[in-house]
Amino acid sequence: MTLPLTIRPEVKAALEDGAPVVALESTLITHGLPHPTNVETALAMEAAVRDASAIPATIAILKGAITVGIGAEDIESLARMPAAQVRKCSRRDLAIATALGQYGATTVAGTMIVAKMAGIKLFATGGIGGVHRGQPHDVSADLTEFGRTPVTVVSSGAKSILDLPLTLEALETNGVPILGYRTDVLPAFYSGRTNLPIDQRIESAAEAAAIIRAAQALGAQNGILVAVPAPAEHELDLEIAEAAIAQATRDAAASAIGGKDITPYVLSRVSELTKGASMAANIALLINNARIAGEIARELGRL
Ligand code: PSU
Ligand code: MN
Repeated sequence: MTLPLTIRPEVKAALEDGAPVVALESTLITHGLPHPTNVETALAMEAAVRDASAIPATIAILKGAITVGIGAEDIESLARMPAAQVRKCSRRDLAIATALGQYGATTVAGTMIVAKMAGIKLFATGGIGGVHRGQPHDVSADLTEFGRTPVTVVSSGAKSILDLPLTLEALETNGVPILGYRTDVLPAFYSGRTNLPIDQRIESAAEAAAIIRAAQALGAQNGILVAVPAPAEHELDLEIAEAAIAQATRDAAASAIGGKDITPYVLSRVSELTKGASMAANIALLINNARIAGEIARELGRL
């Protein structure tokens, strides 16, 4: 059976040649950032991957077709669609969106699944999902996906709107190594660093690639998280971020926001409360993570 994937010719050729490819997710376009910032950021992430001499492949579902490497026009049209018209696709959603011909944006979990199907080893995003604050049973499917899908994700840790200590526990349970890119502690998404330890500090893309290669050699079925602190010049003061996150979390509870809607709601509320500073940090870290993922993909190609 051939895989039900549409792969852009440039990406297909790169995969066949063993050239470096970095997948990019689409939920941050449709549910994570407002228009037109979402389009600009998605295109800037693709450019950052290319700057590192790798090929970007933004993944989304277009009228039921799981597409690996959507074009700039598709990015633009998804970015303009009301979020309610695009299915936020985690593991449970992929079959529904494809069977019913829907538009879908892939989350970290959804992107890992499609990347693996396409043979792409790593992808970049901002912050993975995790355990929600005050709702320890609301655990993102991203975390279980890391336990079962061997794809490396370059992010600034988990989004700091989450309960980070509980998120680390869930990653540990799922057997997921966390590599700190030039950091000994978990990044706090928008704001530099937490005081939470990670598994191993690494200094270079080459070290990340060596660990990914070793995991492959061991037949590991789990994902790997490469955690990169937000660029210092754009990071948000930790206290300012924490105050806004606490307020936004209370507002979400007061408005009875739940399920898939919590993350998008809290991200946009924090952006309002910080007068855009959190969004500026989010954009900067997304682009930086894309570049580092490109460098790791290139090193992986050398091994
Ligand atoms: N990184 C960002 N912004 C985002 C996301 C990541 O900078 O919006 C998305 C990812 O797609 C991630 C999702 O999988 O948020 C988590 O959603 P949830 O908590 O509902 O699992
Ligand atoms: Mn959730």
